[in-house]
Amino acid sequence: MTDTTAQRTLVLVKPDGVRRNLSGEVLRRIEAKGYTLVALELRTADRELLAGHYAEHEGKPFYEPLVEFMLSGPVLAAVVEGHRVIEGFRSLAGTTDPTTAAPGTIRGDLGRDWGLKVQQNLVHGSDSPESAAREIGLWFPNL
Ligand code: RTP
Ligand code: MG
Repeated sequence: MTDTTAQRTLVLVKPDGVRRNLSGEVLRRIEAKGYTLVALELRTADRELLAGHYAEHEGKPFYEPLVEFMLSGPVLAAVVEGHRVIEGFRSLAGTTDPTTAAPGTIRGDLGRDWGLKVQQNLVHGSDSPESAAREIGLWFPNL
């Protein structure tokens, strides 16, 4: 099968997912769904990158704990391609709170609340074409 348009999204396996050895499981689900991996990098973020990535959340109560969590270990960053991949990956990921995310989703099957200050919910996916373009530019400036 070939896509008629090549939408892209930025996916992150967050530090909790990498620590729990779930990177392969996340990539497996993306590939099994039929999406294509375009770029992949395991790296530890820095504050500047995260300030850009999470600019929309600055000032919210969970912002600082979120940044500290995202700095706590390596992240697997991926650019994923396919028709309607932005909404498709967010559907694979499930809703933000892993306790109530639907079974069958990444967060619903593999995540839970650990009673911490921030939702450690395994993955990130861009939420719009504008966010995707901005986030891909931040994480993969040479793409
Ligand atoms: P993401 O951006 O990571 O794909 O997740 P999302 O769209 O479902 O959630 P968003 O509202 O964009 O929030 C970004 C991330 O911040 C953490 N968060 N914690 N009340 C809380 O404890 C809280 N609210 C948000 C989560 O890690 C969320 O994914
Ligand atoms: Mg979001």
